[in-house]
Amino acid sequence: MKKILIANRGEIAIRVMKTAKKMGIKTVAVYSEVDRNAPHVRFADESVCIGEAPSNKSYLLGGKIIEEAKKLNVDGIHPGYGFLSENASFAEEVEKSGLIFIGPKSKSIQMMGDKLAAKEAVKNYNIPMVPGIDKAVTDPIEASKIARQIGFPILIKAAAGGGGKGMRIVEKEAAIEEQMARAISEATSAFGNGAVFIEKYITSPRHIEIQVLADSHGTILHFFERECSIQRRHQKVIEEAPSSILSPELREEMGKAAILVAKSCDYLGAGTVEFLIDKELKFYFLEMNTRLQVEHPVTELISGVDLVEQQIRIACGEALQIKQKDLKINGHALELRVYAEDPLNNFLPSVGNLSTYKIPVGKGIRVDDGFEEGMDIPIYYDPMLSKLIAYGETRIEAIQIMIEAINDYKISGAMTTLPFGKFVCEHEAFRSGNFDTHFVKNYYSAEKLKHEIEEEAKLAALIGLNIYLEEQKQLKIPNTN
Ligand code: MV4
Repeated sequence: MKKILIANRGEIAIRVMKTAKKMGIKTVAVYSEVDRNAPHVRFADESVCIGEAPSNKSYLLGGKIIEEAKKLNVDGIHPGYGFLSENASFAEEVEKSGLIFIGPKSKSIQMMGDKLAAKEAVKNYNIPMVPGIDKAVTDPIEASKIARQIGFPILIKAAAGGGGKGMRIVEKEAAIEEQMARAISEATSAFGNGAVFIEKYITSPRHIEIQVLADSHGTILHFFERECSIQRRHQKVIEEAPSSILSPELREEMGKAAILVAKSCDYLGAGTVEFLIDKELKFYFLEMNTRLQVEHPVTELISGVDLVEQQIRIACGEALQIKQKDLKINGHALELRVYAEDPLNNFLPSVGNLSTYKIPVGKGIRVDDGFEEGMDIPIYYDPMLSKLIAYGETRIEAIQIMIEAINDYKISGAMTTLPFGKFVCEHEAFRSGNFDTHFVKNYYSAEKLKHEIEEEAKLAALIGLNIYLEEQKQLKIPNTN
């Protein structure tokens, strides 16, 4: 592989290019008209405009991207996350045009993208699954019967869904008919596929995912877990590795299950297997994400493995050189997603010009971003400004480094989720490790954050006053030395 095109923008495009450069591979950026001067464009060796600002007129134009890749003699295409990354026909088209898709085979993407097909695939591998039905349900009477068997509350999910989209919790039988109808209509308009199925609703789970890598020679490895329970409306906020609730035994068991899930769909490259863990520490397979994930850096920091490098090597047909028994967890890593959203105002997008943008630096701090001072935040794309990643020997050290890094991160021109991240890091439930997927709903409010910010300002004022008074005192006492 001599040249790769990154079919993405922002931090992940830069992240992929960094590894490509390290490997001596030339990089091609694609960009929309508003991104003409974006950092990912300037970071690349070559770049090409692929259309107008809205992503359906640029970053989602698979055909156009492939065409430009061929003109520029590209060998492979890395899709990043989002956009075309889990588009099975794009992966197929890339391969058909004689280029390498740096990701899994189209067939695996398709299989895991359909949650019912995924259940079907893993069925023969003895993977624990949430009690439920593994086929589409349309008849509310049949749904009621199933619900009674598995017990309320139940969760109606869209087969084409994922990431929490189109899910409906049903507490009692009387509500089934209405909720089914809503779920089906939502799924139809959102995914063009109205198939829904039913699972027992696990009320207060932890959301844990396992990173895997599979090569084309039959080796599949797992790279431990990421704890992703701290989320807001299915948007992850803080991820960490390792999780404080996994024993070495449970970790090994889940790692083996994840490897089997990858095997069940003939997986290739980097993938993530999502699980829920209930209060009794029982785990259940949820779904597989067939891409490099936003939160991959925490795994890189605790395992010492560059996941993008492995993706590229695997795509070239190389065999994995790492052995499962040589993989060890080293230290602890946290990632905060820094969004241009106002945590004091219902997380409303807060776009503007980044008049100040200074990232924290220091031991144990990594910032993956695609912005710089003076830039306008485009309204067309995801409002994630950066990923602030902290690494320490222990969890509490990583949390402390994260808090200090948040304090040193200077952004003006847009409201961000930095203060919200600090709120989480300072919260007793988070620090103790005693939390679930309802953390934000249970503990966070704008009022609490406002209070915390005010208290901190008072404290800072008091400290300032104290320093001033000490200085005054010293000026009055003559120095006798
Ligand atoms: C569940 C669940 C509880 N029970 N399935 C969310 C993302 C998608 N991958 C699947 N998700 C869930 N599936 C069963 N049977 C809980 C989640 C879930 C969740 C649900 C509601 C609100 C927030 C959540 C956060 C993480 C996971």
